[in-house]
Amino acid sequence: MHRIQVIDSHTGGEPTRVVLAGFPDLGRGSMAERRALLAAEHDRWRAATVLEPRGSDVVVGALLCAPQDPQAAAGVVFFNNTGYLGMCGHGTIGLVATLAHLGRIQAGAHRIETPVGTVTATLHADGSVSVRNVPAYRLHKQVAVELPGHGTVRGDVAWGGNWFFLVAEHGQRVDGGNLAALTAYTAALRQALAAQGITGADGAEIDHIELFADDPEADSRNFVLCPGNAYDRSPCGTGTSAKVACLAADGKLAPGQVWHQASVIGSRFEASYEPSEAGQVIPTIRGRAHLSAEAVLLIEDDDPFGWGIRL
Ligand code: PYC
Repeated sequence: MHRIQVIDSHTGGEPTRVVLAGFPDLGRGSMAERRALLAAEHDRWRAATVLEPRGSDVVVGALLCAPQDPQAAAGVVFFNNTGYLGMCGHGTIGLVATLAHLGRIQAGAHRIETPVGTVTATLHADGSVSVRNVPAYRLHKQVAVELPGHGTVRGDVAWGGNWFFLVAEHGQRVDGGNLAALTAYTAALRQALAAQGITGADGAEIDHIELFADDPEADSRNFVLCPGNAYDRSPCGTGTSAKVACLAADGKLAPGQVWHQASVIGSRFEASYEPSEAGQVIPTIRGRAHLSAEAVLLIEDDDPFGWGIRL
């Protein structure tokens, strides 16, 4: 019998399952190296943790790691139903809430190492968490993609810790009552981007698609399709980082000005940015996580679905 110790939380409705113990030892390399080792040699542990029957398509895993830098509070490798993430904003907020719940951190600023760089997460007295993310930037403005059945769709390609295609003009109703249509539309868009060779820097796959619409209470509402076809219940920390990078590039958001981003289910993040080098920005995302479970996952040796249902 294998045992994996986890704590679950959700950030604006989007779940994070922090793995505290039970995964194989990944050594003391960088988080990028540990992510590569987990993916190449131990991927079944990801699958057992987030796939059915213990998880679901929407669960994001966060493997808590000892950081390389002794000044950092933690290292983390994020994963989901289909593979691995670079950064994860809602997941970092969930991780910080989990570490606070365990008494491992107090209010204040904490450095957290991720596979795409170190972020600084600040736990505030009211329980909310600000994440000063890795630098974000827009790579391409208003790229045209041919979407079968919809004609030409234009969007920005931007990095916010993952790669995003951000679309404002899409003709879709961004509403919790329209999830199946939004998922089908964004999945087709992601397929069209790949088929037409539209990528992030260095040929990186654009694996997140983000649609925007007006919101009566926030500056914008989004729908974000994640790599494994689940939609983000939160406004997506890395997606909101990509959004503020685009707003900054268009001169529509000043440094320090707060952007209120709502998700398709109505949860909210606050975002702002500091200018950085070479047209990049450093976004800060603020949100709140709530704890939902403390558990030990069990994997019985003779369970045919013990390592997850892979179809
Ligand atoms: O909050 O950055 C985020 C995120 C990425 C995928 C799901 N959530």
